[in-house]
Amino acid sequence: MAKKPTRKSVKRARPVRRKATKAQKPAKPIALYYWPTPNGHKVSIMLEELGVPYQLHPIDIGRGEQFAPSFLKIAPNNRMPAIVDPDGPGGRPVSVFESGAILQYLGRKYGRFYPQEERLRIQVEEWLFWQVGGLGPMAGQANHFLVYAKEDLPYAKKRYSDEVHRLCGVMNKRLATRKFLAGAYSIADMACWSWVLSAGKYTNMDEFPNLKAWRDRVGKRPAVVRGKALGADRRKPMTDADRKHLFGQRAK
Ligand SMILES: N[C@@H](CCC(=O)N[C@@H](CS)C(=O)NCC(=O)O)C(=O)O
Repeated sequence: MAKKPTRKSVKRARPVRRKATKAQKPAKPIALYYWPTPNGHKVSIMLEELGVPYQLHPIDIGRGEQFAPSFLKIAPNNRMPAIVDPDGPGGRPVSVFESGAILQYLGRKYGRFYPQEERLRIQVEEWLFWQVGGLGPMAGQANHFLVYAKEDLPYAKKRYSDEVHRLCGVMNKRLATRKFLAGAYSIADMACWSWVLSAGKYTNMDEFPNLKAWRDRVGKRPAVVRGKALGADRRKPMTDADRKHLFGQRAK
């Protein structure tokens, strides 16, 4: 008859050596093609929030690196951010361009910051698409005419800064009754945050107290601080050579 195990024998028992399963293998880093701008920050913040390994591949858009044929294979719109996940669907690599699509992909893959429950997911998507189709492009144009354009175009400056002002009002109303844009903190907040920060350079945020409080609440998150800081030291004032790469692009 087998001896009944005593406390001592159980304690001394060797740990069972299991074969490393796929889930236990160290994750291969996600390649992040990035430059420290509000669109780049959306993804650096998400990767920092997730705490997954990633490797930075700077795409210096002032030097025209977004036009490199190797980058265009990943991001045919010659815009960063983009990612390559070596462990994509089916265990095979996948590339994703467009910041909104990247946030959704990462949210689905890791099951975080992008709820599965349909009603909650709809809210996150509403605010995510609101950012990629509205706040981002409008604030981008406002920046262009207020900061970068060499010509002084008062009509363009007013048109885009008015629209950003209107959009800030929309967010401010939304945030009157909630802490985050769509229930819990989500990819929608990550998408908007750096653009709101940028809008604050020409928009009086005191007019939008709920938005201001949200901006500060999100901005205090350690992952947001790290995501915003990624590559910040690489950014330099725009030169005429940068302008040649960035402005006046037409189809080739
Ligand atoms: N809709 C794109 C926009 C990305 C975008 O505009 N990226 C800019 C920097 S913020 C860029 O790469 N610009 C390079 C260029 O203009 O050639 C996204 O959300 O990913």
